[in-house]
Amino acid sequence: TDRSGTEQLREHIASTLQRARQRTAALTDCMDEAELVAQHSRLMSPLVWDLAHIGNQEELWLVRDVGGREPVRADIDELYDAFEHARPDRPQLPLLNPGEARGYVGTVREKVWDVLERSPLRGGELVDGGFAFGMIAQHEQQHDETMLATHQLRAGPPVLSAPAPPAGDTAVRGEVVIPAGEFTMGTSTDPWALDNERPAHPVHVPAYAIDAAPISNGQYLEFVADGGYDRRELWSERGWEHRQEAGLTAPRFWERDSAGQWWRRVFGVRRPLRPQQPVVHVCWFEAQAYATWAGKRLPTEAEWEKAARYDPSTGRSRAYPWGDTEPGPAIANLGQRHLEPADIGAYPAGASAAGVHQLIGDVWEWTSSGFHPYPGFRAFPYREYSEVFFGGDYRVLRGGSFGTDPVACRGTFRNWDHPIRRQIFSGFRLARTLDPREA
Ligand code: AVJ
Ligand code: FE
Repeated sequence: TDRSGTEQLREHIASTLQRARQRTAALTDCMDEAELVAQHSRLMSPLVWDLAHIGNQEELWLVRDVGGREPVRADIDELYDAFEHARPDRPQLPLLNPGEARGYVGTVREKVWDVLERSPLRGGELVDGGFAFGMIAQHEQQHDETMLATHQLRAGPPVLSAPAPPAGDTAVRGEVVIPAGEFTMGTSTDPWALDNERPAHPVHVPAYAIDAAPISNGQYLEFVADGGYDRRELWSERGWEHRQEAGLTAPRFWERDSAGQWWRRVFGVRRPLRPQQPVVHVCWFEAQAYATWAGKRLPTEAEWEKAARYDPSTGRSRAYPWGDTEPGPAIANLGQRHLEPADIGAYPAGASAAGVHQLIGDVWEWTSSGFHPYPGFRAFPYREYSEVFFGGDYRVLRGGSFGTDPVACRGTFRNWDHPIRRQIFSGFRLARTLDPREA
């Protein structure tokens, strides 16, 4: 019946919000006061800012807007408005201390349980299908991934641990050919899809080949060993300028010892570089230089999404590469179950209809595309989520990483960042255009 459907949705929302909060707590309870207020990198906020910002967004949208309740702390809105204060300036603000921030997010969440209990979850665009609750769960998980990146930047002994991801399969390699044709990009029906994923619209994609798997450390190491970082001709003008200025010589967190052995620092632990693991912590300019070296290019956003979602047997686009069912542990490396990408070929059950592997999870994948609205885009519920970033100096990333929760990851989900950024869990795969005889 309708009623039990609504109750099921309410339970789904509650468990999704709870999962986010457990992760937020795990990322902050392992740190002492000094570490929570410290700035571990100028690229990031102090963790205590993310924590109270999570609560503040939840208060704005669920307590005040959906719930119509009195503000909990209207006086702190400005401190936690990401557009008012840039990340490097946040440590100097009169922020809530860790104890106050924990108390604040707890108070807000208590009110949200009451708002959720009373909401019909229909009868208005913001609450239909539980949208605002889903948006806030996604927001918390996005900040949890950002906090995870802060953990990776932090110096000192490890505070996080997790089991190793599953083993790979060396047979997964090479390219998959996708014939020319139209497919449906974006969605008009996924109830928790964010504004930039909407609406569904047809896109004609010329024939192309796309890598069956992300580029591995081993492949990337060949580029490094072949002088990739010193060959001006492999880099774009802006890319080379950045490579020079930032002194790039390898992906972030790679280290080479005096014997020539490569290591990777992973959440405070130094480990031998695994050649069969997807490369992570590269910027868009590095991905582009690698592509030039390899004689290929990054996929467009449409190419990435078609490889992930298009099912030639029905002509329809699915929610995920493997179909329309939610991701579980056997299908994709998501949700910080592991603290690194899984080896190439570790998730055969997660391959797309076309046979492309590991599109969801492991590493965010850089595309060649800038961040633009789809035809028919409408900002909802606020311009500052997506609209103000359209047309800026951003490149779109797809697919989510080992640090992305399933609620914030699907075939239509769009992430974006500046082309120089690499503290995010970013990797890539390559594509190339096929001429009609090859296709
Ligand atoms: C979509 C990941 C680029 O972290 O800047 C968080 C998500 N928006 N709070 C970001 C977001 C507002 C956003 N990204
Ligand atoms: Fe935010």
